[in-house]
Amino acid sequence: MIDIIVPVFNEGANILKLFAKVGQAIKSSKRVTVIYDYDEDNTVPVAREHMGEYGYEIRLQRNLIARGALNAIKTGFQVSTEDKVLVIMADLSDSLEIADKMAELLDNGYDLVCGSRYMSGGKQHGGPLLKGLFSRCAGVSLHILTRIPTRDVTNSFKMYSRRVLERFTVESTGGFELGIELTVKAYVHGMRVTEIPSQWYDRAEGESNFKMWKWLPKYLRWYFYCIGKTWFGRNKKA
Ligand SMILES: Nc1nc2c(ncn2[C@@H]2O[C@H](COP(=O)(O)OP(=O)(O)O)[C@@H](O)[C@H]2O)c(=O)[nH]1
Ligand SMILES: [Mg+2]
Repeated sequence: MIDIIVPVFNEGANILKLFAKVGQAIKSSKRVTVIYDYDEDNTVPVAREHMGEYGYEIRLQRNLIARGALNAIKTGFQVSTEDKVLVIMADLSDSLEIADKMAELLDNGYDLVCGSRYMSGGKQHGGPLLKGLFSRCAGVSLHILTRIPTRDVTNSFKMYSRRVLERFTVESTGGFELGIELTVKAYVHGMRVTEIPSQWYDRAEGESNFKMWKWLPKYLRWYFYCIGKTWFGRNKKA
């Protein structure tokens, strides 16, 4: 079974489309946990009313830590119990049809599988130009500089094995940089990381909550951590 974690911030216009898409695109058995920050979030009533209609288990979970997407994802990890944990966005941005293949790769011994927009077959559709450019440059250059086996380390759409979640304590403090943190830590500790092509679409409904200038330094911390560990400290434990 795949534990699917969805952080939400006022996704009332998207959440039912997401539930339907999960049902259609992912054949593996699955459970979806929607993590919201506060009871007034407009996702909550819509999800609660319809969550019994999709033929797989859907749970609503309040963020247990503090507001924000990162704490929502951390909460999702805390309440997950399965060996495979997939993080997806509620705004229909991710190629959910590759989730079964991600699960198969974990079954075959990989520890972490990254959805990758920047490898052959992957693509990014829309979104702010500068954000896309930074993310692509960071992903491709880190791959070249450190041989990390993904060109898209900043993508949040990843499937984690429980081995990864149990081994590392998340140190990230904001935004979505938890995905890059866990990926680089898994890699520098010799765990098996891989990528498969994935398409990413900018949202049609609702508003992006991405704070590029605030979060950029947080991403860069893990970018340079990876370079430091692979160039100068491969044998030292983080
Ligand atoms: N719980 C929670 N989820 C959030 C927050 N901000 C964004 N999200 C969710 O994280 C996902 C991606 O957010 P989005 O704003 O679209 O980021 P972008 O795709 O990078 O522009 C969506 O599912 C949002 O609902 C937040 O402050 N709290
Ligand atoms: Mg989005």
